[in-house]
Amino acid sequence: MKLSKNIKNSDIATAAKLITIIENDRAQAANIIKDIFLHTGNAYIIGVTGSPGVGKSTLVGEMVNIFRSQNLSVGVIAVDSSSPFSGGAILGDRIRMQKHESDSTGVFVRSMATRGNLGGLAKATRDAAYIMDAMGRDIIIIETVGVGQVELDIVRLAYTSVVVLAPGMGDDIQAMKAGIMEIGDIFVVNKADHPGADDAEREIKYMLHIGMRKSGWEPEIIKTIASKGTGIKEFVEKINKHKKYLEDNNLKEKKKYGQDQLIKLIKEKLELQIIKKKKNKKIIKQIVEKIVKKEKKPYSAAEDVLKKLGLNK
Ligand SMILES: Nc1nc2c(ncn2[C@@H]2O[C@H](COP(=O)(O)OP(=O)(O)OP(=O)(O)O)[C@@H](O)[C@H]2O)c(=O)[nH]1
Ligand SMILES: [Mg+2]
Repeated sequence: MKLSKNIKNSDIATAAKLITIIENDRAQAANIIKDIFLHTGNAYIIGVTGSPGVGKSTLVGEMVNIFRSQNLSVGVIAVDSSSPFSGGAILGDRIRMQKHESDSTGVFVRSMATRGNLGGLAKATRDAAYIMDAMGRDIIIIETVGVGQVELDIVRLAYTSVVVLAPGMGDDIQAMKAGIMEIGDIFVVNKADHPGADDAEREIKYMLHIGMRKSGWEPEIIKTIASKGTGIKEFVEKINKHKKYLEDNNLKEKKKYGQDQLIKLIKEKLELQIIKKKKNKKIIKQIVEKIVKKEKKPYSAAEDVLKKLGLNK
C-alpha cells in the first residue's frame, strides 16, 4: 500500500481509499499511519458534538463557508456512533453538505459509522483525521452525535471542542454534566430563534461555574441561528480566540504529542500484538472457559494469561 507515501500530493479519491482501509483493517491502518505521521500536525482540528437534531450539521456547513471564504481548505468527518451502517442521519448530512461536495478541492466530507465495532470507531476517526491532516487540510471538523464514551474519545482529539445545544433541552444539559460539560471549550446555544435560548445560556453558565478547567481557559457561550447564518462569524472568532489561547500557552503541542496520545498508541499496539494474535486468542478463550465453569477467578485468570504469554515475570 504505497498510496500513503504520496499523501501530501494525493487527491480526494486516494484519501478516501485510505480512510476506507483504516476503517476496515486495523493492522493496515497502523502501517498507513506510520507512513504519513510525519506529515501530520498542521491541521487545526475542531470537534462539534451535541444531541441529535440540535443543528450541528447546519452549523458545520456555515463554518465551512467562513473557512472557505478565508481560502482555507477543510475536511469534515461526520461520525455516527448510533448506527451500525451509514444510515439515515448521515445521509441527511451528506445532502446538506452537498453544496460543499462540489467544491471538492476545498472541502472533503467523509462519513464514518460504527459497523458494529464501537471500540474501533474512535481510533478510525482519529486515523481519518490524520489522513486529512497529512493531505494538507488546514481545518478538520469532526461532527459527532451524542455524548457517550466514543464521542468523548473523539472530542478529545480536537484542539477546540464545541458543544451544541438547543433551547428547551434542560434535561440534556443535566445529562451532559458528567462528561461533555467538562471538555467543551465553546458552548453554542443554536436555534436561538426558538423560545428559551436565554434560559439555556443561563443554565450553561451556571453549570460551567461549578468546575474550573485544568487549562485555565474559561469556556465561551454563544447563541446562533445556524439555519439563518446568524452568529456564525462571532462563533468562528471564538474558535480562533481559543486556538490563540492554546498556542500562546503551548497547550496545542502538548495536546498533539502529549502523554495521552502516546499511551493510546502503545495500548493499541499491545492490543494488536498480543490480544488479537490467533495463538493468544486461543489461550484467552481456554481460560475464559475455566472462568465460566468457576474453576478460576477473573483476577487470577488475567494473571495466568499474562504468565502464559510470557509477560508476567
Ligand atoms: N429554527 C431553527 N432550525 C434550525 C437551526 N439550525 C438548524 N435547524 C434545523 O434543524 C434541523 C436539524 O439540523 P441538523 O443540522 O441536521 O442537526 P444535527 O444536529 O446535525 O442533526 P443530527 O446529525 O441528525 O444529529 C434541520 O431541519 C435544520 O434546518 C436554527 O438555528 N433554528
Ligand atoms: Mg448532523
